Amino acid sequence: MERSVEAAAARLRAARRVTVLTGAGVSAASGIPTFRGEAGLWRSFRAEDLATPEAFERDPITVWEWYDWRRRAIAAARPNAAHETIASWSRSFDEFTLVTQNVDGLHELAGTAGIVRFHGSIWTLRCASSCGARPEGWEDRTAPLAEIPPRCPDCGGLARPGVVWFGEAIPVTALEAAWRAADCDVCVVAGTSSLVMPAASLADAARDRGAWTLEVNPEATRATSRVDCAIAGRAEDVLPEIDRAIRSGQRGSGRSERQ
Ligand code: BJW
Ligand code: ZN
Repeated sequence: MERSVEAAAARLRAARRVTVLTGAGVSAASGIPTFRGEAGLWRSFRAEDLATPEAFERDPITVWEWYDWRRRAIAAARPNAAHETIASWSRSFDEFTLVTQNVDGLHELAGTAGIVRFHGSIWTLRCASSCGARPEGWEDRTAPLAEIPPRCPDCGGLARPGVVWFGEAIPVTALEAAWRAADCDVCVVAGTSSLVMPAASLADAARDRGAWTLEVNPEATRATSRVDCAIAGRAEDVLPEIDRAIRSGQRGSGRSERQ
């Protein structure tokens, strides 16, 4: 069996249609905390306690304080080598789709083409009571926010973050685009715990349709035993390493493959 970085580079070199799914781990090196694990706790709340319509209904101020804290961290962050590599891949394959669960906008900042934002954007606000004046919401990049909770400029009611919370549907256009992108030659899943559905099923769908699947994550996840190749490492190290191997055709560094 080929070593993993080499195997990934060989598959990508031969690929015409490439789909990448990213999660919070891809932004970890930019200083943005992931959701799960110790780093994911904010004032002892878990994401599951705050990222729900029920939490917002019960306590919009606490939910907005969490988002304000994250918006401030994200505003100060820059794309890292993982974002940059994915951005360069987005310009070099015949067909490329990035499906990101991240709401931070760092893939956009890195210049990635073909982004499907699965869970929305932390920089978009929407009217919480859907007054209908701006159904798509509006952009607000102020960090810290001028007031908590922010208000809808049209009806004066509560504004909410333009993101997808637990129990809410993924935007139809994003879902359709992601499922179309599951028809690919190579599907790379990087920096996600692969716990949150339906994003977590994208690699399974791609594999079912004949794609070669790769996971990049320092920890084992639910996806690890299901992909064709799992590379144990950080996205900001491994993705550039694969990229160098694609470009040079040289041998990779011989990272261990989990399966
Ligand atoms: C590194 C690294 C480095 C660290 N390099 N890696 C089927 C079965 C069971 C449950 C469900 C199901 N279908 C739906 C559900 C319910 C629910 C769900 O999945 N629950 C599970 C927890 C069980 N899903 C939903 O509710 C979804 N909606 C839905 O399906 O609706 C159906 C519907 C249809 C029609 C009408 C109505 C409804 C919506 C899910 C929304 C998730 N939202 C959040 C918040 C977004 C806004 C915000 O950011 O605040 O999305 S929750 C949070 O989790 C966020 C993330 O995008 C998402 C995934 O997290 P991610 O990115 O994987 O991060 P972590 O922290 O979990 O993992 C980081 C990883 O990085 C780790 O593995 C590290 O090891 C790794 N790492 N450093 C590489 N340097
Ligand atoms: Zn309104």
